[in-house]
Amino acid sequence: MRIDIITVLPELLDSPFAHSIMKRAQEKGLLEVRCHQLRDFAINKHGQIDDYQYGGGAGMVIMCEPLANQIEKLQGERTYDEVIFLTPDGETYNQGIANAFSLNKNLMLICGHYKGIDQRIRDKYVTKEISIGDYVLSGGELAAAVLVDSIGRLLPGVLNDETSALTDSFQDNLLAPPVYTRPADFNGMEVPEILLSGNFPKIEEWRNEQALQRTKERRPDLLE
Ligand code: 6GU
Repeated sequence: MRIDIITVLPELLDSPFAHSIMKRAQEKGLLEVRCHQLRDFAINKHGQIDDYQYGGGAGMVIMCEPLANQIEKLQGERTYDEVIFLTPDGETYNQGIANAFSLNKNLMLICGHYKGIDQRIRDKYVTKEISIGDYVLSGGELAAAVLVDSIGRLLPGVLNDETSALTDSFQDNLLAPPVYTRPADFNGMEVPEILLSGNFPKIEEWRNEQALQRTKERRPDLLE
């Protein structure tokens, strides 16, 4: 999969994909992430890409021209399955959306800033609008990093058996059960005996019970 990200702050995205699973996914050639500096398409030599909003009000709006030119340049190079705008007024992101996005070949992500982007760009180019939750971020970059990570780890071959996405919280609408490692006794706090029993069918049963109990207590909405 290839993911192109349009941003005024590409530096914010230097680190999130440079480590661990996202690093390995790129080294294996399973994922390619490219960030594009929107200011390269500024309307003048001052690097202007935003302007005051019509009708008045605080906050700058990213202009049509730089975005349209950047988007069309990329669209001239390949066909995008989705053009995704990261915005607090978008559809709330979840594992199901991540699963669906992971089946695509080329994704374009657009990060907003300030008061957002001109509505005409959303009307003409954007195919999906996504929010990562009900709180406000300063820009779409951290949300873009969340999408890339959650999608990237679902690509076939990225995870091995040990890190398999199939055992993740949410993949089956259940939260993950508690996990333990050595020592078996930490200052008098003991690991549940069943996990030391070697009885793997029983252990599996216990984990399923714990996952269900945790989900009932913490996220009953997931069971509806
Ligand atoms: Cl995608 N962008 C911004 N700026 N804030 C957010 C968000 C996105 N999702 C939640 N809050």
